[in-house]
Amino acid sequence: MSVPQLTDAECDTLLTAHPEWSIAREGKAIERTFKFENFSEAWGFMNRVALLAESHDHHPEWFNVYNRVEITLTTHDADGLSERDTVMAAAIDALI
Ligand code: H2B
Repeated sequence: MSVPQLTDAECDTLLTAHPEWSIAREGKAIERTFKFENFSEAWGFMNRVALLAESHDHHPEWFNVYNRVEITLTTHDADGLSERDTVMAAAIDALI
């Protein structure tokens, strides 16, 4: 584990600042579901998230069916949540 995990207080702050995200995987991840008008809109969003992921070197786990995109953020290098997930959640929310 080369990256420090978020403390419980930092986790609370994350969820307060980004209430559409919820805790998953017993506290080791956060997830949010996005819905769009159609597949084209969903895919455009995924493209923008992909560019963010590359620039932050922090990549989502995600699932797409037609207009729905489910994103899970976790930090493998921390075996849980880290500041990197907070930064990515904020950056993704800013796209919407
Ligand atoms: N993405 C996520 N979600 N977690 C990581 O720990 C992570 C990553 N680590 N993207 C980075 C890349 C690392 O594996 C590479 C080798 O830089």
